[in-house]
Amino acid sequence: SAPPTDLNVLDHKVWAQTVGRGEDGVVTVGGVPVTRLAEEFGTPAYIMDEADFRARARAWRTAFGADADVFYAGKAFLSRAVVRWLEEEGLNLDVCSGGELATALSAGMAPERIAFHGNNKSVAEITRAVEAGVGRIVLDSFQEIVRVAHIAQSLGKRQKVQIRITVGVEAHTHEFIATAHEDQKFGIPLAGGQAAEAVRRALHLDGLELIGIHSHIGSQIFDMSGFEVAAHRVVGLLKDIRDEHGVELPEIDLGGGLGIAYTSDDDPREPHEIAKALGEIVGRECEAARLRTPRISVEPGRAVVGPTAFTLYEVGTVKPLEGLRTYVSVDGGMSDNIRTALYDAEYSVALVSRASDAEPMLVRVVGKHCESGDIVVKDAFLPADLAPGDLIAVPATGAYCRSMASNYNHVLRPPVVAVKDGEARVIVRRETEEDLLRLDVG
Ligand code: LYS
Repeated sequence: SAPPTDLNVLDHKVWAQTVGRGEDGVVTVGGVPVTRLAEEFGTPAYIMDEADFRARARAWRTAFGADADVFYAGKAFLSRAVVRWLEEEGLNLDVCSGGELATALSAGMAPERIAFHGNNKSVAEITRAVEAGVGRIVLDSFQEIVRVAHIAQSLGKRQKVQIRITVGVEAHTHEFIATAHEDQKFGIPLAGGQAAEAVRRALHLDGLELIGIHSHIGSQIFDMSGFEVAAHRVVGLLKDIRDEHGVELPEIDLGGGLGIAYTSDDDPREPHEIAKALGEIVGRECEAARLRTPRISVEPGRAVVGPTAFTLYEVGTVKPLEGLRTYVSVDGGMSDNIRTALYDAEYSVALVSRASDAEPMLVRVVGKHCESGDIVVKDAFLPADLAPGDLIAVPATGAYCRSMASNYNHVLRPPVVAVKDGEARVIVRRETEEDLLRLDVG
């Protein structure tokens, strides 16, 4: 696409709410200049706008109201501070590993507000979850139905569960993040009566209390039609269950996956629009099936945290390649943002330590790893006077960047710094060489 007319302008669609450029040209967040953040905490760093996080969490909570539950998907980004913000804003939490569960519990999240997901939860993880008293476990296979029932029973408990089904929807997103078509590892297919059989088994096991059906169609989705088909099929199953067993399951979970703006070209929906659309779809389907409308839950992760953070990098080298483009190398890369390499994800970028009136130049922002696919932003414009030492920032990195970060090349994972009302504090500290070496016991 064509270069923007003014590279100094920050598009509010992709930046956290309190981000702005001061009179001196320096970008600030929560009232703190990025130059000060870089000085105090170093680069690269994930900078999170706490007020924005809380506002988005609250917007989801309010939009869905008292008759629905919002489970924040911890896989997007989880830390103890985040767990506390969620509790305070009235959200529940979805975890999908022992580590995420441990983080939630250690921050004092009420266990009944936790949902436990995953296609291969270990016996130890399930035991811990049942013992802790998590609100629900989402069953993902026939073997797991028996496994959870057995563990619950041996602990003298009856565990609330949902069954995750695949409804056979082709979501319009990258293949690796689409999850409702049948040929994949998640869920039990509705097709061929498999989901109905799973329900039959779950209903007959003493250790389980089947509370509902779960469907998650994929990630970074803008179009509600996939949810429409999913809701139709999930409600169809509820109806079959009622007809066969005389039970109306009280809940359905429609998963998460709602898209955010990574660039100015993306147009995400607001939580209240999504809540309204989902409520109407489910209401309509249930009325047609003469079912009581079940309690709905949703699992936004990216849509809550994604837009609230940006990654702050320092420019190390600027390498113009005649007739091609200019490569801008930063002090991080695929270890702090794997999404570009993994999903061909698109990001935007801006010069944030100063304003510039220089001409736009076409750049590729790359990292410092030994990998030519180590790309952070594939195509973007930055001012032609960009130089080593400048700070640039990549917005919308709150989700699936720190949580998918690696130590490739023994690069140290960046900190997460929360900024609010003129104050900045580290909520996840930067990894150190001691951290790395502590694990190396050979
Ligand atoms: N990690 C993926 C991403 O960055 C999404 C997977 C979501 C898992 N429910 O887009």
